[in-house]
This record gives sequence, structure tokens and C-alpha cells, in this order.
Amino acid sequence: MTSVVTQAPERKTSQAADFDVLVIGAGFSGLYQLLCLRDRLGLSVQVLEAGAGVGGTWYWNRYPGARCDSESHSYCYSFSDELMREWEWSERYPGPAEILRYLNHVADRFDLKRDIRFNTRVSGSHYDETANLWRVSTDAGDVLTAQFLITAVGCLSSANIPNIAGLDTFEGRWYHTGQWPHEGVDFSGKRVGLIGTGSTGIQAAPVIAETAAHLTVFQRTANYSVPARNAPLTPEFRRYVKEHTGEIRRVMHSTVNGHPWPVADRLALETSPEERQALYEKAWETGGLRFRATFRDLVTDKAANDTAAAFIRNKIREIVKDPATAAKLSDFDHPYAAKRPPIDTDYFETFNRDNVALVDVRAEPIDRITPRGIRTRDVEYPLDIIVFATGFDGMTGSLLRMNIRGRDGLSLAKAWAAGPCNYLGLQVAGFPNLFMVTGPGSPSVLCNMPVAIEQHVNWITDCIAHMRMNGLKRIEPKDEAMDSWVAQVNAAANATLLPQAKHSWYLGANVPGKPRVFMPYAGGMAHYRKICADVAARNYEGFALSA
Ligand code: N01
Repeated sequence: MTSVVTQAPERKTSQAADFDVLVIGAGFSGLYQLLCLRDRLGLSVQVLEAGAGVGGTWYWNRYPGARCDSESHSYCYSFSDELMREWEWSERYPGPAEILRYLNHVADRFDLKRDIRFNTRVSGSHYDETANLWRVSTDAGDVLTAQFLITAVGCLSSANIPNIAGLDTFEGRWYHTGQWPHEGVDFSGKRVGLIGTGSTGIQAAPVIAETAAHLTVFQRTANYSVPARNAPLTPEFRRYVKEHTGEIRRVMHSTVNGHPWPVADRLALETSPEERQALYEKAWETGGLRFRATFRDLVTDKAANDTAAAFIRNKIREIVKDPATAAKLSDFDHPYAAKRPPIDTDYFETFNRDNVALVDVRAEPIDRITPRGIRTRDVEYPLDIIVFATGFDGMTGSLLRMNIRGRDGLSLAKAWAAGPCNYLGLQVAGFPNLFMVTGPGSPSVLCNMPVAIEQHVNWITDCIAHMRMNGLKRIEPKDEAMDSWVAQVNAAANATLLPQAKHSWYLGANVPGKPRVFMPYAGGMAHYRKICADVAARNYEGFALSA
């Protein structure tokens, strides 16, 4: 833990408010934010959490095959060497049960649960300018007040269930992966339809296929995927992690996307075809998101990207025995990694099973859901269960559904009608003392999330400490700082191939009516970290602070 103020001033709540700070969400972000504000700054903090337990994303996403795509030794907090050393991950990629055990361990170790109100969904958050406090209402009818409001609601918490006609007539059962029943779903003997082939659908399909009588995968856009190569961690690797915590953290904090490996400093187009092929083969065998780090021009140069796309297309054709299915699975319409690249365990192999079929809904669009199943233009597919792996109203959905209103009743929805304009992804003009952890306009989903979260939480904590030490009561960004940041976010995206994926949730393209704006900051986590540190060092340049 480096940048956060460590001296706890005397605990003191402003007279008018119930708490100094209200934090919404008890996932990775909310837990760490509570710890920093309560135990390091001595503030009174209340966390409001819709779930019955801690965990955020991992509390809700318990679908079959769910597993984190970041490697376990880096998908954890790095603020405490002791915590890093004492926790032992069992596999290369942790599943929801293990991540929930970890987050409960953290919550218990730092005695966080006593300040979390579970089963409490926020229904409205209004800024009262006269009193300079936020009034937060809950679905239980309570109203709580605080000087600061911090959203720690995650980027992917608002399920996107497509509006397909007839869903209400379906006589089977249906589920969205992001709201998975905690008791699980029994697929045995069932005919299952899975809609969606993003990271989630690609993880779920092989596991569902193992027990279902039949699985039909409805694919709208062919997706790249690379083997994850999950495996139990060896004692040697666990020892290595314990002995190198500082070094692992240093690498995670210095890389473009917060993973514990650097992007190779070589160009695909300056590498001979033979060597390039050998490097891709090696990366394919190693598995995981590291594949993207094979060359540094993969997400900036289309010709370089084409070499990776061709390699993956060939792999799919080698794996999938039916050439027509292989062709549909590899008919990509976007550059590799322009959408979040999935990693999988036997996804393409699953299409060699007798009980699995692929439907290309571009060629054969879904017409409606019937009482018996899904009808496309050509055929009715009889189903007992439909699984929507159709993603989320990403980045802004979880914020906008909380009915946030700033000065003069301005709603965040109105302020963001043309897209999520803000400063550094942290604050929005007109919404004083409201901070977003990993909001749009920050690297967030382009980064290994715990790394992005810790940086934001540390920055916000330092900022609040600065305000209290200097008798400052209010902070919000200046309009010109916001405009400049929005321009920088756009420029960073346009320097990459990412905006070329026209159907990407990064662009809001998966939600009808949502403005098409590239939302995360694509300039790299390490660069972003420096920008934020420089802003703070220059006396919070771009923010208006007042007493
Ligand atoms: O959602 P997605 P996701 N008819 O939006 C399809 C993170 N994550 O839940 O591409 C037919 O990526 C849609 O088709 P198209 C990760 O950041 C992390 O899979 O829009 N199909 C697409 O195929 C990820 O990016 C992990 O044409 C429809 C799919 O549904 C993010 O979550 C694991 C449709 C949605 O893909 C979201 O991933 C999983 C319709 N009407 C996820 N509407 C780990 O690290 C949508 N689709 C573990």
C-alpha cells in the first residue's frame, strides 16, 4: 500500500449527515473502499449491497463454467503483502466459489461486514446542494445521508436480456447468466438453447453440453477464443508467488492492462512468417489472455491483427470436424481482441459432440420465442431451457439504474444522454462529491479489474483525505477538464482497432438506443495511473474544490 494516507484522523461525522461516506456495492471495489476510508482515514462509512453477501460480480455470476479470465495470483488485492502471502489459490483461474471464499476471507480478516448493509438495493441518490450531502434511498424505503457518495457497482452488473417477442409465452425455464440461481440449474435430460457467444457463452457451452440431452448454441457474431489451459497450481508456482509478491505487483502496476506479464516488445509484421507462427503456437499452448501480448502491434495495426486472426481461424478449422460449422465459428466480423477476447476450456471441441448444434442467427435470424422453444426464420427449435448469455448494459447501466440526480435535480441519465462524459472516469460536473470506482472513461474493463480498482480507490481515498486536511467540503470537475478528458478517451480508442468491433458492448452497441460511444479509456493502465497521480500532485488540476 503506497499512496494512501495511513494516519487515521479522529473519527468524526459531519453533524448533518448519517455517515461521512456511503459506498454502493460490496464487491472488490466496495470492500477495499470501506477499508481505506474507515480504517485509514477514520471516517464513518456505510456500504449498501443488494446481494445477501459480499462478492459483487461473483455473487451473481455463478453460471456453469464461470471462471475468472485473469490468473488467480493477479486477481486479488495487492495492497497487503501479508494478504498476498497468506492466501493460496488452487487453480490457474479461480471460479466463483473460490473468489467468494477469498472475498469473505478479506471481509472477515479486516472486519468489514459490520459496516455493510446487505439485501439493500439503492433506488435513488439525490444531491442536496444546501446541505451539501447525498440522500440515498433504498428499496426498503430508508433514506440515508452522507457527504460523499461512492459507486462501487461494477461495470457489468446490469443484465441485458434482449427483447425477443414471445419470451413471456415460453413454457420452459429461462435464465440470464448474470442472475444465475444460487442453487444451480439441472440440465440433465433437457434440451437447452444458449443465446450468446461472448466470454460467458463460450465458458458455459462446454459445461452445459456435458449434462444436457441437447444444446443448441445461437451465435450472432463469431468470436475468437484461445484455450485457457486451466490447471491446479503447482507447489513450486505457489512458492514463487509468495516469494515474489513485490515483483508481481510491480509488473502488474507497470503493464498496459494490469496483468502480471508485459506485452512483448516486437512487431508481428517485422517477424518472419515462420517465427510468427512458432510464437503463436507457443502462446496457444501457454493459453490465456497472454496470447494478446504476443506482439505489441496486434491491437493497433490491422495487418498485424490479421495474422493473429488467421492463426485462430486455422485452429478452429483444425479442431472442429464439420467444415460448415467451423466456417460459421470462424466467420469473424471484427479484428481479434477488438471485443474482449474470451478464453475457453474446450469450446470449439464442444461442436464435435453429437448433442451440440450451432445456429448462425445472422443467416437465420431469431423470429420469436414460442411456448415450445425458439423459432428462427426457418425452423422451430424445441427447448426446455433457454440460457441468455447476452451480456450486460455495460459500464453505464449499473449507474443509470440508480436514479442519480445531482445539482438542480439534473439526472445522470440526462447528463449522459450523448454518452458518459466525465473527468478521468472518476467524477461528473453537476454531481459534487460523487465518485465512481472504475466508471466509464477509466481503463476498468480493459484492465485486470483488481489493479484498476485499487488505483481508483487509493486515488479517491487520498483525495478525500486531502479535502479533510484542508477544510474543503466539495469537489467536482470543471467543464473544460471533462471536455478535454472525453477527447482523450476518444483519441486513445481511435489509436487502436477497438472501435472497429461494431457490435461491441465497449461501444454500447449491444443495447438498443444506447449512444455509440467507446466507453473505457484505452490508453493503458500504467499511463492512466500517471495521469491521475499528476492531476493530484498539481493540486487536483481540473477539479473545482471549495470550502
Ligand atoms: O456478454 P457479451 P458476456 N440475439 O456482451 C449475443 C466479462 N466476462 O456476458 O456479438 C442473439 O460479450 C452477442 O452477440 P453480438 C468480459 O469483460 C468476464 O459474454 O452482439 N445474440 C454476444 O455473442 C466480457 O466481455 C469473464 O452479435 C445476442 C453475446 O450475446 C463481459 O463480461 C467471463 C443477442 C453477449 O456477449 C460480457 O461478456 C464472462 C440477441 N438479441 C464475462 N443479444 C471472466 O473473466 C446479445 N447477443 C470470467
